[in-house]
Amino acid sequence: MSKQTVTIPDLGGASDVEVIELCVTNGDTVSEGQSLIVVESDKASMEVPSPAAGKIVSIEISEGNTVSEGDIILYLEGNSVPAVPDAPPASASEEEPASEDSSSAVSDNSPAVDAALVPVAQAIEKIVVPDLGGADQVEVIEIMVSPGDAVAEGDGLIVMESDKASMEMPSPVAGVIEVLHIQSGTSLSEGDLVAEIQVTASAAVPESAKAATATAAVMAPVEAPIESAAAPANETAPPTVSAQRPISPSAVDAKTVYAGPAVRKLARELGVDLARVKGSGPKSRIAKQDLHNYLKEVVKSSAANSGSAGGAAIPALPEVDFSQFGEIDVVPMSRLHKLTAANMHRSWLNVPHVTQYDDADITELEAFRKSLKPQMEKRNIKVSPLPFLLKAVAAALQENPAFNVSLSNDGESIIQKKYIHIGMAVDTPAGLMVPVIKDVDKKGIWELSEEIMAMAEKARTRKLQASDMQGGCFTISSLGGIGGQGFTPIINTPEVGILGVSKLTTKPVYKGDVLMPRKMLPLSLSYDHRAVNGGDAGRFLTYLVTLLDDVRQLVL
Ligand code: CAO
Repeated sequence: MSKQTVTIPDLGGASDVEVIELCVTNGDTVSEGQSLIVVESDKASMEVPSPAAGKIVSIEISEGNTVSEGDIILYLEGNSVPAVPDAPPASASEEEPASEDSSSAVSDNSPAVDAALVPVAQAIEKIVVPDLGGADQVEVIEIMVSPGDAVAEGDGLIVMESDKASMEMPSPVAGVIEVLHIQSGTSLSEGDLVAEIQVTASAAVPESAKAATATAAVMAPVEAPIESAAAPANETAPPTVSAQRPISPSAVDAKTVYAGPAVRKLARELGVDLARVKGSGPKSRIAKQDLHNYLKEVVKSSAANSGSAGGAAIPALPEVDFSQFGEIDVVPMSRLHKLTAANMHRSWLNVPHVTQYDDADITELEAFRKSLKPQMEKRNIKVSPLPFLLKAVAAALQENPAFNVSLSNDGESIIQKKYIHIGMAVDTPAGLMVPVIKDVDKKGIWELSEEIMAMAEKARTRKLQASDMQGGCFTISSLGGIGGQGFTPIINTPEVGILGVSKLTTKPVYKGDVLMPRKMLPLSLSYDHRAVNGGDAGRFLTYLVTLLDDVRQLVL
């Protein structure tokens, strides 16, 4: 057995970064590459992976500590623990070939643009995406500048978000934005052209840009699956803490909000709509304290409302000391759990839910499914009732387009979707995830079954990409394999409908005058009563039940 000291690797120039999460505890057995801690600078959140497999003997840091390169994280004991690999280079560009565009502002290989030699208003600097630490096709979630804007060196240009982290890309030069080559929602990889800046000052690549590049390059960024999991089509729409009243009458458009990744993350965790928060920093940049101040205001105003408005606000739950009743353990909630809780709460508070119930007679469907058994074995594909439900829901969405919508945030319009992507709730040891099966209407039962198996596996092994969890129109939550006679599913906003599926049971059912045993599948359809009226819901569920009663109709 060898004992190894695991230290903070090269942070790409950053130091004194905060430990925001310990992913392991003393005595845990970890595999190589497993996350040990999450640290967060003002530029990015990053995971520090274990350099080797082994057992954790002693953790030397706590959440809230600030750490720098070389600080001891923990001691690891393993049978054949390999040496800690050298920290990756501070900037991947030192090792990698220069990007095609040699004027890249963030590549160390680019010829340095000498400010003294570049006449003002003649030097156009092409700004490209730096090394993203292995990530690619990362989505632009915010554009912080517009053509014509003057920017200083280090000013944020865009915020990108992968399924692992959000990262702000600073301007490597001071100047005026000439052209923006991206839009919100564009997916970017290292070397992609972001903007052209007319340089007004020294155009040499600043240390800050190199540091940002290196920060992204050195470590695996932090995971953030649940934002997508619980709100797959709402990645860019900030959550709202309260639909009751905007605190700031001059609330700005969410796209123009100026805030760093750490603040955005906190806002998501707290369920705060950043567009409602007044920033106290330069250019009204929102700081963490601004968020706290905003929440204090909300709480105060809710308390005031509850006094005057006859209990409109939600009364706080009393704090209970459970230890007075017996032995307890206080177990910290995982981030996934916390974010799921916030998303559920947000949906429950913001959306007027109505749930309608019915049973589908799937006796024939089950007989047909069982008849597929030899083919299932031959193809090595398991076919549960779920792919039939997906197909039937897709057909019901086509028949009742009122369910295939989202409401615009300003409450002024309805977004009618013409594609059919359906989310599927997956129960994983880490918590609830909702991968999305795309274009369900265009796929057959075998293809859907394969995709269900693949997505469920990816969810359970935490391999889902952000794109796997985006774009859902409707969600199916199938608890049938687990049990229960019925439940009220909570809508996965901004979708407006969700189907709960409970356990199939054989019941005595009259078919005409004849009582016979039938396999009945309990369904519960929750819908957003702002978007869907009861008639639409009744038609949707009745049509769905009809299709499931006789799945041959799905091929008509
Ligand atoms: N009634 C009775 N049995 C059912 C059933 C139903 N409605 N639906 C599935 N089953 C059976 C399957 O046929 C399978 O039986 P066999 O093992 O004999 O083949 C068994 O239950 C297990 O099915 P499964 O769960 O592996 O497959 P699935 O396609 O039905 O579901 C998935 C896949 C990923 C949706 C499911 O595994 C899952 O995670 N469900 C939980 C969803 C959830 O947590 N929802 C709550 C969200 S809100 O908190």
